[in-house]
Order: sequence, then structure tokens, then C-alpha cells
Amino acid sequence: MPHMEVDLDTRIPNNVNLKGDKRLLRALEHWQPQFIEWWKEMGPSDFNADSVYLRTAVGVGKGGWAHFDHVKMPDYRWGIFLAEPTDDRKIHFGDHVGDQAWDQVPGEMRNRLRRLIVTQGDTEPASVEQQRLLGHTAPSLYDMRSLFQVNAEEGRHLWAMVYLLHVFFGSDGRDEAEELLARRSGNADKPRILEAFNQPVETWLDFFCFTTFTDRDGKYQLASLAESGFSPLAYSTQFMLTEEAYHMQTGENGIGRIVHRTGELMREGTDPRKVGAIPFDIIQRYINFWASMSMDLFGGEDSTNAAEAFAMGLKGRYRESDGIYKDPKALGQNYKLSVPKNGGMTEQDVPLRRAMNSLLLDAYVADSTRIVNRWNRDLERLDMDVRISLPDKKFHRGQGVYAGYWFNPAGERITEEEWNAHRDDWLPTEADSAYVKTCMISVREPGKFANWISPPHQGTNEQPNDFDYVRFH
Ligand code: BYC
Ligand code: FE
Ligand code: FE
Repeated sequence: MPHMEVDLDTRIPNNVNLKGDKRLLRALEHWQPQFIEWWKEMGPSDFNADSVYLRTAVGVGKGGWAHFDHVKMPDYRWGIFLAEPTDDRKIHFGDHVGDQAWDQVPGEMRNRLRRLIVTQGDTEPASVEQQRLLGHTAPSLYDMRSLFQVNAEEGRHLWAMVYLLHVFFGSDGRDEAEELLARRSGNADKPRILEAFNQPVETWLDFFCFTTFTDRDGKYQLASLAESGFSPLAYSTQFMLTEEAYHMQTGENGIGRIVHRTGELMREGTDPRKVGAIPFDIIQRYINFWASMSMDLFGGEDSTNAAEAFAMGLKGRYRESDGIYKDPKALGQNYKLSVPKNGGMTEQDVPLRRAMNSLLLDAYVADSTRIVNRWNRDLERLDMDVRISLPDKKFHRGQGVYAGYWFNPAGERITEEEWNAHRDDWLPTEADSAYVKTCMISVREPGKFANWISPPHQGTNEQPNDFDYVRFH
């Protein structure tokens, strides 16, 4: 692949030489108004005429890839950017290890690859739909900006996948691209593909849990696709990962600021419920919900789909290209998986290739544990005894080998009666949700924050906290 020029002057900013491919350009320019229509209907409700201080991707070079400015969201410049290509790229895992990487889709991989791209693409607009009402209850302008930043970039991630569908999958790809705008999060007739993306995100506590845990699944899925032997997918997801970091930071800092605020209040003897802040037990239940829903996004722990995607060289292990695994073919090894048997658990040997989702989930759990530990270090500094915990990967699962069995958040197998007796201790209740909603008041004065969340340590792009991140029309 040649070195790619950045073109910012066309309707669709890109570094994929759209100008040089008139058919593709026409197809994408046909899709663009449908996307804008979708954005206006399903994107952040009622804020399309306001100016938001947004980061826009304008290139892929280290350091200078983004530009900040106040823009109206429908005028956001959603572009198509692939990471810089690697010279002489080789497939580095699976059955084709050592072969030249593909710039086109090998026929026998077409269906599986299309499915992976469509599934990835589907999550992006889904998340925007889930979050569309949150602008009305933003706890500050700083947070409102963060929300819209994340929304705009998820829109760009949709563009990234739509580009691949249009270029490499012909009329099927164009149909899929339209379907990506036709499915609706939570809609009974036309739901989004993966379960977590049909769950309501009604409050900012949900949003920060979502960006911590669900966007983090995005990081791990994108990272495994960034290893792909199909180079356009690898380059596309590599660049998406640079944007993804901000989404996860929004979540980590958001929950961190809630935990800090609640800790502060309790240390001075104030009951958070008396002052519109969020008690720890509620925070923990929301974490339990979103972490477990997000773990489902890794698919089954023992999966032939995952084995085939690995064998074909389409989806690698986390950081596969760093050479941290001893056998790039992952043959002749087993993964020890703890599975339910009779009333208890037993260890089962799963051929490593079939355990690819498990490996990725384990990396995710380790990463999430580090985040939870950071929140706990703050509680320690505040001299609070309470601690946040990540639920075990067996807890409350709807996909994979633990689905249909009962486990407590520590991962111990329990009976259905025990589950029913404790469910409301472990997962958000209607009363929790009703209470959290009462905390969600809109704060629009620059530099002011709702009482349930601490201010951030620093502003966006080095702006002061009282910066007018959103200018209302
Ligand atoms: N809900 O072999 P299995 C992001 C289905 S997030 C519903 O166990 P597989 C973002 C599965 O489709 C990252 N269905 O698992 C975050 C299959 O159906 P079929 C998104 C599910 O296929 C925040 C069957 O169950 N990217 O970017 O190895 C904001 C058996 O599946 C679920 C990707 O997901 C579920 N949770 O793995 C914005 C990457 N889990 O084929 C954005 C692309 C499984 O029997 N996707 N099923 O009809 C994949 O790599 C894989 O499809 C999965 C599932 C990892 C999701
Ligand atoms: Fe995304
Ligand atoms: Fe994201």
C-alpha cells in the first residue's frame, strides 16, 4: 500500500484517496445524507444547533492527528482515516502465518469477515442511540462536551466500517451499510446485534459505567482486529484505537469522580442520599451490571467461531504482533476453563484456538481490575474502608459457558433460590434507578458541577474548568 495523503477539502475528509475512486466516492456520498438523517433522528437529541468544543480527526500522524474547535454536531467532519501502512506486511498468526497480508478479501473468508465488520460497525451507532438523551441531564458543560465527543467519534467509527463494507463487499456491503442505519438499539423488531447495545443508558452513572466497561470491550475487540491479516481492517482499527482511549478515560475518570464525591461526603459525615449524591452500594450495583453485560461481548469462552477467525488470520490475540505468544499458530495447547458440572465446577481442557475469546476476556478482566484498583486507591487516600470490586467473570452472564447458571459476584456457584434472595443486593433495582434519576440535574453554568460528581483534575485540551465547552444557540 502506498503512503497515504490526507485530503481535508472534500465532503468526506480522508486519507484513502477517495478522489481517485469516483465510484466509491459516489457511493459514500450517497450514504452520507442517510447518515446525517440518522444522526439528527437518533443522535444527541436537541443539541444539533449548539456549538460544541470537539476534537476532529484530521490525520493519523503521531501527535498532530486531531484538531479542536467549536462546531455544530451535524457539521462535524466525519472522515475516513487508516493508520499508516506497514511495508511488506505479513500475516503473523493462524494457518497462513508468514504469507503476505491481504489487501483484498480472500473469497473463502468473505462471509466471516463481513460478519465481523458488520458486528463491529453495529455497536458504534448503537451506543450513540443509547446515549441520545443524556445531554439533557449533563452534570456540567465539561461532561456534556465529553458525551458529544464520544458520540461524534462513535459516528466516525461507523464510517470506518462502512468504508470497508463499500470498498470490499460490493452490493452486499452497501446493503449492510444501510442496515447499520436501520437497526435501532432496544427495538423489539430491529434490535442491534449484541445484547449490551440494546440496554438502556438512562443516567450518567450508566454512561460512565458504559464508557469504562463497554468501550473497553471495544478496545480489546479493536485490538484483536488490528492484528488482522486483512490489512485494511487492521489499519482502520489501529486508528480507531487512538480515539478509543479517550472514551475509556471518560468512563474511568467519571466513575472515579463519583466515587471521590461520595467518599468526600461520607468522610464529613454526610449521607449522600440527603444531598443528591450516589451511595456506594448503588455505584457497585451499576458496575456489576455493566461489567457483566460487557463481558458477554467477548462471546463464548469456548467458541468455534473464534477458532476459525484465528485460523483464517482475521482476528488475532491481544498484542499478537508484539511477539508475546510462543506459538503464532496456537496449536497443540489447551486453555484450562472452569465450567459448571452437576452442582459444582470442574476444569476442562479447551484447545487453545477455541479459547481465543477466553484469552481476550482474561486480558480485559486484568485491565478492568487495574481501573477498579485506581478508584480504590482514592478511597484509601480518603480514609474510607469501603472498596469497589469487579464482579467475577462468571457472575450474571448471558453468553458463554456460565450463562444459565447462578454465581455470586465473587464467582461462587449458588442456587437459584440464593440468587433470587440476593439479586437486589447485586444488580440495580428499580428503586436505585429511580433514585439515580433524581440526582441527574442539568448544570450548564461554566465551571459548575452537579453535587454527585467531583470536578475533573484538568480541563479538556488544557482549557480551564470554567471554559464554555458548549455554546447554546
Ligand atoms: N450478544 O461463538 P460465540 C465497541 C452470538 S464494542 C448477542 O460464542 P463469537 C464499542 C454470536 O454472534 C466491540 N449475541 O462468539 C463499545 C454467535 O451468533 P451466531 C464490538 C452474541 O462469535 C462501546 C453466537 O452468539 N466489536 O466497539 O466468537 C461503544 C455464538 O457466538 C453475543 C466486536 O464485537 C452477545 N453479547 O464472538 C461503541 C468485534 N456474544 O453466529 C463501540 C466483532 C455472542 O451463532 N465481533 N453472540 O448467529 C466479534 O468478534 C464476535 O462477533 C463476538 C462474538 C466477539 C462479538
Ligand atoms: Fe467505537
Ligand atoms: Fe468508544
